[in-house]
This record gives sequence, structure tokens and C-alpha cells, in this order.
Amino acid sequence: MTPARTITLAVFALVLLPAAAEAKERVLTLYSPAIQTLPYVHDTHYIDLRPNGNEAPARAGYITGVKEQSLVDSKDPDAKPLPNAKFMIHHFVYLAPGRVEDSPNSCWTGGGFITGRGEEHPEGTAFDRWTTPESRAKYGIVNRMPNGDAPAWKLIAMVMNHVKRPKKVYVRTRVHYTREERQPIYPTVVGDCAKAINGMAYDIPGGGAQGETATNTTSWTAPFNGRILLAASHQHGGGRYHTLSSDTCQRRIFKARTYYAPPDHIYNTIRPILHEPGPIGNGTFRSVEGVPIREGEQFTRTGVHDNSNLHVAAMAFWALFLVKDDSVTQDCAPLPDDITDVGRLNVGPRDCFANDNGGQIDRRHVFEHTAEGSNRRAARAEDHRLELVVHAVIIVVRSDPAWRLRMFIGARRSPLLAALAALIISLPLGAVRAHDYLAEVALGREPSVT
Ligand SMILES: [Cu+2]
Repeated sequence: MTPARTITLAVFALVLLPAAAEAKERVLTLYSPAIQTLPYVHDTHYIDLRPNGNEAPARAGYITGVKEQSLVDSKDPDAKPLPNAKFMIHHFVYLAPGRVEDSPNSCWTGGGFITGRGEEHPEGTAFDRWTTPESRAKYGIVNRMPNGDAPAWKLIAMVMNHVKRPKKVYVRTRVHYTREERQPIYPTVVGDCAKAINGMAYDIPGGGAQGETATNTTSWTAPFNGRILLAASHQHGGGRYHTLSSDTCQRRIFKARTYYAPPDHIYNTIRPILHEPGPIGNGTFRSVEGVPIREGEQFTRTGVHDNSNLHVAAMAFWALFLVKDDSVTQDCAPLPDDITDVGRLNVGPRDCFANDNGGQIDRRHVFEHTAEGSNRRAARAEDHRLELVVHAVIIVVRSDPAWRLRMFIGARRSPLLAALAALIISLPLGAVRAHDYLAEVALGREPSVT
């Protein structure tokens, strides 16, 4: 490169960089005003967050992802989120009423719903799993009023102090934010909207036999041609599972499980107790490609609850991240093969999964830790036979070449296993996962879990 060219480029970069740096996606750390709490008192706080850059973003833009929603007792950026043993976070809900591109056909249309945290997020720090860098480069929740200003936010924070003294705390929120153009995400609440006045809660009467269930079913109409990038189920204690099915296409799209903690988890041991312990994880499905939906497509959602006991303030609703996509012109286009349950991570193969009979996950209650690779393992465990085959493949693949050769040539005792292993090796493992998931959906079968 000639010196003249280098200088020109350098000047060009100097002129362009500041603007680009300001608009580029970055992580904003926001704090609520101080919340005063009293010992062993639970309260719902309705908090105004001003668009001043400290409480809510100061300039209009796009929330491309959520990183953290936690409670802290100091504004030190390194302050650790308060643990559940000291403060129970029952929920946070973030709204920006009046913002443009609010979600149509949502139970909360008009509220400018942005995001939230429930008890299924015990650590409050792993929302990065909801989006990917690719999706953040393309989509964002619009944070802008009709006049171009940044909106004021409203935060509903239901927290309970479990320490012996009054305590001042702050909600710390970290979001990925950009002022660059993005395609709008519509965070859409699909639930029993008639219960919105009751905070979406309803009671399950109980009194049934062991294993008996009660359901809450409503319908939903897709508002436009587009895609579902994220479907996060929200259920309370007593919840078994939650489905979303397309009646138009005669197929089930999602079935979210409830993941309960072992008896020694803080959710089960903390006192005083506000209500029956809820799940530490609910099925949360992410697809980078997105599940195609067509304007007018009819869906049914069904929340399934245990009915052997009374469950006060039961809940089941979906928070969907929808985007418009005019390229979805075909009715009932195939489901993408990249649907993963990001609510189900770090579960070892020996652990028990929560199942539809109200079973629980044994020992490992670490859902909030990132472990992208474990999705495949989780999907595999959907089917024990497949699990066995995959284990055989792993043994073959990991062993030395000579052993592998002997295994294939001399596998007289298990010719069937060798043939199966050879077949599976020829497939990429990802395809096994996707095929498995789609097969389950296509068959409308309840995936078998033990
Ligand atoms: Cu709830």
C-alpha cells in the first residue's frame, strides 16, 4: 500500500470510527433506583426507570439480547447477584409502554413488553442463551417512542427479603443494545389472556387421583407471516408441561417440560415459604432459523398441571420472540432442524430428567450454566435406544484405529451393533439430533423420557 493511501485510509477511519463505535452493539448495565425491603416480607415493586442511561437506555435503539436480570446490594459493577438464600426473585417484568412496534395479538399488547425473569431462572445471568450473535446482528426489540425518543421503562419486581434486617437492593439489568438498524422482534405473550387481570394466574382445584392432570387451553392466531425465534414457557409449581400446536398444520411445535430441583435445592428448603416451589427450569426453545408461521394460522396452547393437589396461582404462558418474514409464503413450511431447548443444559446422561409424571432432575441443578454442546446430549436422552447406539459410536470413534478395525472386522458377536455403528458414523451427529426431534414432532408422539 502506498503511503498516501495509508494516510487516506487512516483519516477515513478516524472520521468514521466514533460514529460507528457509538452505534455498534454493546452491553449496557442499568440499575433500578434503590428498593427498600423488610425482613421476611415479600412485595411487588412497581418501579419507573427513567431513560437517562443509568436506569434505561438514554437514546432510542434496539435491545438485541438480554444478558442479566439480577438483584444486587451495591452498584459495584463486579457485585455478585444476591443468592436465592438471601433474596428470592419471584419475577421481574420489563415494559416500555407506548414504544413503537409493540407486539400485536399478545396478552400484553399495549404494555410494550420487553423481557422478564421468572423463578425458572434461579441465577438470572444466563439469558444470553436466548439469542445468538447471528440473531443479534439481525434482530432487536425496538426501544423507541413515536417521536424518536427513548421510552421510559416500567419494572415490576416481586422479591422477598430472606435476611434478618431491612435491606436496600437494586435490580441490575444488562442488555445488548445498538443504535444500528435491526429488524423488529415482537415479544409476544401467548397465554390465557382472560387471566391477565389476575397476573396470568389461575388456581388448579386438585382432589384428583395420583397422576391426574388438569389443563388450561387457549387459542392464538399468528398476526403476520414470520418466524418464532424463541419460545420460553413459564409455569409455576404443579406445572407438568406446556404445548404449542398448530391446528392449521396439524402439528405440535413445542412441548416444554418443567424441571424441578432436588429436595436439597434452596427453592425447596428456604423458609418462610411464599408458595409451593416452582420449577428451576421451563422448556425454552430457540431456533436461529425460526419456526415459520403464516398470518391467520391457528394455534392451541395447553398448560398441563398436576390435579392431585390444590395449586394456587398456577400459571402457563409462552413468551414468544416473533419476527416478520415475507419470505414465508408457503403454508405449513417444514420446521427448522435447529430447535434446541436452552432451558435444559448441563444435564448429565445419568441424571433423571423431569418427566410428564412429575419426576424430577436428580442432583444436577445447574441449568443456568452455558453448555451449548449438551443440547445434543439432552436431545439424545429423549430416546434411550438412540442413547445406547450413540454410546456405542462414541466407544468406536474414541478408540485407536487398530481396535476400531478389529471391532468392525471381528465383531462376530455383535454384527448388528457394528452395522448400526457404521451407519450412524456416516451421519453427522447434528443430523441425528435434528432427525430425532423432528421425528418426534412429526409423529405427534410424547418424547419418552425416564
Ligand atoms: Cu409467574
